[in-house]
Amino acid sequence: MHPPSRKDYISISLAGQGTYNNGKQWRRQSCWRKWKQLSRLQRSLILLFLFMCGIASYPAVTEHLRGLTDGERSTESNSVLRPIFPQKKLSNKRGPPILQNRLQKKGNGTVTVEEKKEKGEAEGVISWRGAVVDTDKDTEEAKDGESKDHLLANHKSGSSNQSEASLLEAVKDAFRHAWQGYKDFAWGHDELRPLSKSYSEWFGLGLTLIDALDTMWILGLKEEFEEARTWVATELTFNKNVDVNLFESTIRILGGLLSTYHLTGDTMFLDKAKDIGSRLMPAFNTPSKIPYSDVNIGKGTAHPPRWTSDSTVAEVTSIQLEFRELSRLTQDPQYQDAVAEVMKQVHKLDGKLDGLVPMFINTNNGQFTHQGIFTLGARADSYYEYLLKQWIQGGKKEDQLLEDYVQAIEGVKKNLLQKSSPNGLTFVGELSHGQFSPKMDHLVCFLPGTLALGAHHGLPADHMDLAKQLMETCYQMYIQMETGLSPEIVHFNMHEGSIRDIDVKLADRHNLLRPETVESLFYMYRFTKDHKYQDWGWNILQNFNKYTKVSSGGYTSINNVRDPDYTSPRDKMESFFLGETLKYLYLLFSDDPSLISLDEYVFNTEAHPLPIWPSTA
Ligand code: DMJ
Repeated sequence: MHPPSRKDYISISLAGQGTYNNGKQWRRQSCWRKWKQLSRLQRSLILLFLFMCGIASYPAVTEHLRGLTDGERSTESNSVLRPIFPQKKLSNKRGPPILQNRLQKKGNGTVTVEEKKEKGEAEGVISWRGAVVDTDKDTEEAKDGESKDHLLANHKSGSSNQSEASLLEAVKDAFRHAWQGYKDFAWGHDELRPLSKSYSEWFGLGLTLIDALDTMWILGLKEEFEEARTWVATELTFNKNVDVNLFESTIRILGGLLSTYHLTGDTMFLDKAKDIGSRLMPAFNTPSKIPYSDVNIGKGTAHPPRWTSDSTVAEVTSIQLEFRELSRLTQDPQYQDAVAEVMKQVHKLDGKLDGLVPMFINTNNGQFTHQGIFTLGARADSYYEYLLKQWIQGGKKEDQLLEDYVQAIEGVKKNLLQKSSPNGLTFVGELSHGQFSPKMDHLVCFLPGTLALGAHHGLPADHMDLAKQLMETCYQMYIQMETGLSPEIVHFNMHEGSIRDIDVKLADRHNLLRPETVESLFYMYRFTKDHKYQDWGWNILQNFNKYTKVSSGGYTSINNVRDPDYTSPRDKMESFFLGETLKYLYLLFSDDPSLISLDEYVFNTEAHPLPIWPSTA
């Protein structure tokens, strides 16, 4: 018998035999028979073809589809223009295998500057609506990329003064660059728009300048500080018919002025603080004494947002450090009384879950609204931070604040803490009417630092253990992205067999130059002296320089941390980049624990240090 002749083509015949009941089985057998009849070459070609299809479609397509099916159509301009397979680089460069390698190789997920050089990551340009923005390739790459790499290596092994000085200088360089942009294009206005070389107004009160005052003082930038001081003394007026947000103006303006007064002893700043503080007080004239969100500081009127009579829980419970301090300095109890009343009411309210609070509170009846939703992210975050920090500010005497804080941390552990798959990253998710969501805002990354601060002030040691785990997670939120910068929100995978721990939806890919992770790195380094935290901060600073620095001055928020070639800048430098992010980076690189000692100062939620009250007992 002759063997059947080999075919060099593939024929596919449609199944037409078999009953309905055994159809599946028949099709399987038929396929298998056809497969066996193919030559080895034919089988190899088919397998190769299938393999290539798999590589090309994963993970970009699945992610793209998931974003759409979740109903999350991005408003980002780049999402419209982005090529179909924007993630090719990710799957090759920063996918789960690399995470595993890093965890195994370094034991801590650190990417050293040397590693980045080996990987040959290109110093990018930022393109924005057709414009090409030089990200200071020549200056920064040469300075930071080469000499700082070398210094960091020294620093890690020896922590020499020389390398510490260089790291500090790198932050000063970044600050000077940001400040130059603000000075040239936005002087006296709220925020720099670095690409359009203009500015945007929020309150029309020189927000960036005020937020940056104490940073300049701490960084020792005397010339810059003096220019800014002159503007505050001669130009800043609060007698303006303008609506301001109570929380934002308290933490940035009142907090910034009080802190600068303490650091400098210059009473001009205290006078300005008193002025804005008293102009904010009408916000508390509500039926419930829970303040409205907005105040007109010129007219002395206050109101909630147009669409609701609710205020945000984090906002009404994160103004206490500043108003309490204002009362102490002025000997006028009205400020402290107003914010203490809010805490007293929130303490007693129904609707909490194991110390966790909902996100909204009604200014008419003083009750929580939108109950059943719990997060450590936006709208609730700094409630927890200020429980601990008020307790510290007041000399650790106000037991109710401490009890609420400790109970809330237990509530986090019980209800919101989970581990991701495959690498077991500890994260804080959200709860909605009993349903857990593995969503975590970058804002939550304040928590490792706050937990560490609590442990430093005598709270249980397991708070520090949790801080370390969450710190690792927050850093992974940076290094697993193609730009090495964290997105605004991540989702963790929890099901067994996941191939990567972190997913990012299309609408969540932006980075606003936020401080929370470097804030926590600062606390972790202060308390542990583990240099890996400095390394992590250094990597983050490098990536801010690489992807957000605008050559004509300033840094910009970006829309897309997942595509180094198309970051899609937003043309905005938030005031907290100077007020917080760069300040915490500077303090992280300093080995001097007396530079804003954490036994003498407590930082408000905008990174403005306020004194811990001296004990009168
Ligand atoms: C800052 O204004 C404060 O840190 C606030 O508590 C949260 N949001 C920004 C920074 O991300």
